[in-house]
Amino acid sequence: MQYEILTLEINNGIAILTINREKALNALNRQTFSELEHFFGEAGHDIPDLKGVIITGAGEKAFVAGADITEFAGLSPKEGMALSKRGQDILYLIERFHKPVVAAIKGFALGGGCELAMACHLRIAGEKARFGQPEVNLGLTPGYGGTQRLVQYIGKTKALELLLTADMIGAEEAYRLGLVNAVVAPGEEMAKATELIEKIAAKAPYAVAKVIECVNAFYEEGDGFWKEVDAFGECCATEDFKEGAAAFVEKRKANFTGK
Ligand code: DAK
Repeated sequence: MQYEILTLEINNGIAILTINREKALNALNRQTFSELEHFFGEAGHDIPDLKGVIITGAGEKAFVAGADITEFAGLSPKEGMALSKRGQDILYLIERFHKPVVAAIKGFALGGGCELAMACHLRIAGEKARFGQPEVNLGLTPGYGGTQRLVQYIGKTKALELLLTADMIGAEEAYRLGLVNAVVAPGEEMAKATELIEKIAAKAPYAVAKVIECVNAFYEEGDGFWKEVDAFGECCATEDFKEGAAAFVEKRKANFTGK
């Protein structure tokens, strides 16, 4: 698939996906969703020696200022439900991706943009980042998981406040609440996201993928303990487990191969 909105750059094993609709503050239109679906459902799985993915927005002003408001005027209830389900399914592809996905956030992450960031495994915010779920201003609820993931990340009290008032919060507040993993000086977002992915890339790849699965199982299935038992057993069968344990005993750095 030829991408029209996303640009994909692979830099030392890290895929950098940039949403390029700067004039519309990178608002998520249908085409952007289709391209994200293609990358996280297909193309991203075929990249050799992939360490992880960074999602960012073009320009300094916005990560993503929401779903594209011009596209959802006049939707029927049935069409609205279908669009919501499709968006949720695509964000699940990101959340379930086998390699770490990090959002590098400059500027606005609103509505669907905040939801996209929350579907990533980790979030790095520049000091000028702003977060919010302003859907009630438009007569809508969030449609791409915002009412669920925001509660998971920051708790019901603050999540309800943000969802009901449509207030925006800055990067420091987002960090204090647990919505983002780190706040960095403007311009440092990509470097910090890269540093995190490089750190994870030095760990055993199979175990990393299984951790993502186990954590997701709690939220998706309500109980991930059984999944953890399976994952632990599966890791015991890997070469990397033998290597990790041997490296510890021999007081050396482990050399994981992903087998
Ligand atoms: N969609 C489309 N265009 C957008 C946009 C958006 N979400 N946000 C900004 N733009 C466009 C503006 O229209 C403007 O275009 P031109 O007028 O230049 O052609 C350009 O980006 C620059 O924006 P501003 O001129 O407004 O820039 P300011 O610095 O003055 O303000 C702002 C920045 C971020 C505060 C402001 O642009 C703003 O309030 N934007 C909208 C934020 C927002 O409400 N986002 C939507 C959140 S709700 C659904 C599922 C999910 C959703 C909806 C439906 N279904 C399943 C049906 C999700 C909804 C949302 O994401």
